[in-house]
Amino acid sequence: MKKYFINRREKLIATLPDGCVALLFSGVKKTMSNDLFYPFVVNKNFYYLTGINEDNCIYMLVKGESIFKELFFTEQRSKEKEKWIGERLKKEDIEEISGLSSVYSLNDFETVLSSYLNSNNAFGEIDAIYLDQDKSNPFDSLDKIYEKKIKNKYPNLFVRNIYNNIAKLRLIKDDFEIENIVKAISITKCGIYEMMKNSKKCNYEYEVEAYYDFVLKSNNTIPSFKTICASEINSTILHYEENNCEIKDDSLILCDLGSLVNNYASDISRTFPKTGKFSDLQKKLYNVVLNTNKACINLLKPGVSRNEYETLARDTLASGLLNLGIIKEKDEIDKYYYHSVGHMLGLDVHDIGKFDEFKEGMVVTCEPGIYIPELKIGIRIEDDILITKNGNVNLSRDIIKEICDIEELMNS
Ligand SMILES: [Mn+2]
Repeated sequence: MKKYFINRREKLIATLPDGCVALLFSGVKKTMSNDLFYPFVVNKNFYYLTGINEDNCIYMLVKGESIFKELFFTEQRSKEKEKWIGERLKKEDIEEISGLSSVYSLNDFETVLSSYLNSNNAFGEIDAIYLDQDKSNPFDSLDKIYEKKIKNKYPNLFVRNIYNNIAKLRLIKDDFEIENIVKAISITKCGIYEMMKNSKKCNYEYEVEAYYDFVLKSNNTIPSFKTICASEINSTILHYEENNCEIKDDSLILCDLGSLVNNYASDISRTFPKTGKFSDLQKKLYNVVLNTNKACINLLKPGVSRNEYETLARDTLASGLLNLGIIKEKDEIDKYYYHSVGHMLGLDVHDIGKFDEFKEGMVVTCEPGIYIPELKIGIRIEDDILITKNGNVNLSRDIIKEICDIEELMNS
């Protein structure tokens, strides 16, 4: 496994100029209330480069002319603390996972950092320091603290942002990442099937959701984002997540959900009738979305622009609704479809990285939908697609989405 992390760091190092230091922080546990903490969520850029999932760690890179050194700092292990919260990773574990062999105590971090910044050593003059500064990242508080300290102590040093260098790398997935996403999708599939098989006997949205949670817990994982399990009017709210309403018998259930494997997310949507039988109107609308989903997947390959992808989704949905007489003019589609058709998927559900056209190795969602409050109907069908050399692979192709297959599964 460590070869992947080593490879990613090599690629990152190649993007940096000589004479710099880069620092990435794993993050700290956030207080929820009093002595309770939120579950720890690692800074994804830090994880991407190291594979380490622990709080209070720092990855440090020093780059000179044709020479570089990587160091890792972790909290000193304490027998007393470990009685309460369990063991931290040992030096050997860190090396085994990440391939990083220079592991130091966090207490030594500032001294070691100064030794590279102050003296003229083998790395030559260091004139810039890179921090991972993502505006939306809750973990950048540590970076902010160090930015201040460093600016005070070394006023001549440039402080730069390494975020975009890493974001660019994260756009293209390696085999390990794809393997994890595929595993996350297969757990999600089992969860969705349990929801489909049991929705008939459920009265509330959260009861249907519970069948999903059971499968995830049984697979030792958690949702990759707050599960959406919405019926009737709720399904027309894009990020409805209360899941606490009673489900009418003739309602569709829109679920949008995922799971996490090694921090990699799946993100799938399926829509099915509570009682296992689509009405005629539901069928017609469902097929508009399904046809759009298929047409958009068909389009995906290297070189296709994001714009073409979005336009095809909007146009196909519009012509479907025009045919059904739900809208009279093409532009009216904006009333019933108002999100983009896909986003990158990876360590973040809405994965980072800017792009204009698709390239081999990207993983993107395909999730057209229509939301018609007047009819109390919302339908979204979402798959996770890997862009390959000549086309794409639908990584979630095994999760049924044809009306006949859904009805058969729900009534078997
Ligand atoms: Mn999505």
